[in-house]
Amino acid sequence: MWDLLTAEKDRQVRGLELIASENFCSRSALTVLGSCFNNKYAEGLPGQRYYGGNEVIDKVERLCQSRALEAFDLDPEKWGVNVQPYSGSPANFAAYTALLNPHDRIMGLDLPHGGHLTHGFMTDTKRISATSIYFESMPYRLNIDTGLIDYDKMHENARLFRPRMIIAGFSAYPRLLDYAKFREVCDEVNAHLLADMAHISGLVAAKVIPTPFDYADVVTTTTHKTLRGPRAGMIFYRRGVKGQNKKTGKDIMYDYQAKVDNAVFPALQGGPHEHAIGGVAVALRQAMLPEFREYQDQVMKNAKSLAKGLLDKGYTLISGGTDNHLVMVDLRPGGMDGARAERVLELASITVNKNTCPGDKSALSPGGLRLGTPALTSRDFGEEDFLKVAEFIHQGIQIAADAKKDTGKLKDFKEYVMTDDNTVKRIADLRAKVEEFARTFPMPGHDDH
Ligand code: DSN
Repeated sequence: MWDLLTAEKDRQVRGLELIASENFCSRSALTVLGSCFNNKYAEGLPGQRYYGGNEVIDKVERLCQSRALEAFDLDPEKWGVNVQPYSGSPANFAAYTALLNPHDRIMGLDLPHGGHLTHGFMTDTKRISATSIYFESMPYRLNIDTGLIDYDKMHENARLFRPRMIIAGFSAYPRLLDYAKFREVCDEVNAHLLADMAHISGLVAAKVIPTPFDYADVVTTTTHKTLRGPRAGMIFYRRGVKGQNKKTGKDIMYDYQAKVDNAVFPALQGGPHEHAIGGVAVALRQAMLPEFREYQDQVMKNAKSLAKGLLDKGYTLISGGTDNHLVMVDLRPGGMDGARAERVLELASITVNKNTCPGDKSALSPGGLRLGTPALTSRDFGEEDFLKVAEFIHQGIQIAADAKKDTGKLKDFKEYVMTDDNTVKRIADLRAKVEEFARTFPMPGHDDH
């Protein structure tokens, strides 16, 4: 296992990490993650545990809760947070379990249009995500011409479908969300508004993009993407006074807190991962420092630079550019596809993921790539460096395009790029340049693993 750990560390150091949902966690957060906090069972909440010995763990979890509220500028009278979800998918399922009855209706951005599996994904023949098995799901989508969310269509469909919840969130959408519009629709059809800010929580904490907290009822997130912590999840919920009863004038209170807490435990999870919760608390402290804001500013500048580098080379971007940390490249106009490009780039130590573009028929053979800047920005990459990254990506895609001309199916292509002498040499030359470049940048975390 030590050899594997060393090999993975080396892969991360010598490669260009462009998976939009990944990041490099700090040494201090990783130290807490790999600590004795791992050893403790702590079912329940601070002060109300099922097992003894939690006097320190209670402080760990309370510190994480208070930092979570502080990092997003939330008033504890108006917002609460559960920091126990193991990650983003469990957080979403717990939030639905809390707020919905089985078979209630939900609307989320369709997966092939940039949404997430847990936003209710299903196909014509199969309910893929449990969120479409236990709840009835109808997606909203992008306008294929603009690459932007078709809010009018969502509004129209919500009037017909009458969802109990609308999810404002994404895994692959390069623009900002119009939370006010989501709120308007939710108010009209009497739906909860859940914002899944997993991809953008670091940008939100740094205040470089608008916050969902002004409009949402419940906000879920992971902690390891732009937020740069250990892998975990959180659910924020409104609490306190919701409004007044029109007849009696009495306060109506939000009832999310007990529902969310009970959904996480005991309904869905067992003992919380307090080592992860401790690590998240460290990352949240970092997220309140001025350096974090500078970092997130640079993440966005770098995404714009990467987009410009690709546009200058003639690539097509979904929506034409980016307002956040990611860039969606539509390779179809150049006759390329995501799977082939991803494979050649991977062989050249550039890590990206293939992604569907609006209008794609098959999710298995998608037409595009998703590229994100958070991870490399954590290695001090600047805008000029991202122009160079765009150049490397271009060189890889050219190799893939030539190999595609000489081959048929994806399987043949994959064999060809490993065996054709000229292609193997071209990829090796590119990889050498990429790795020489990448190794010059620092890497957060432990030095040796
Ligand atoms: N896998 C994450 C992403 O890439 O967006 C979401 O689960």
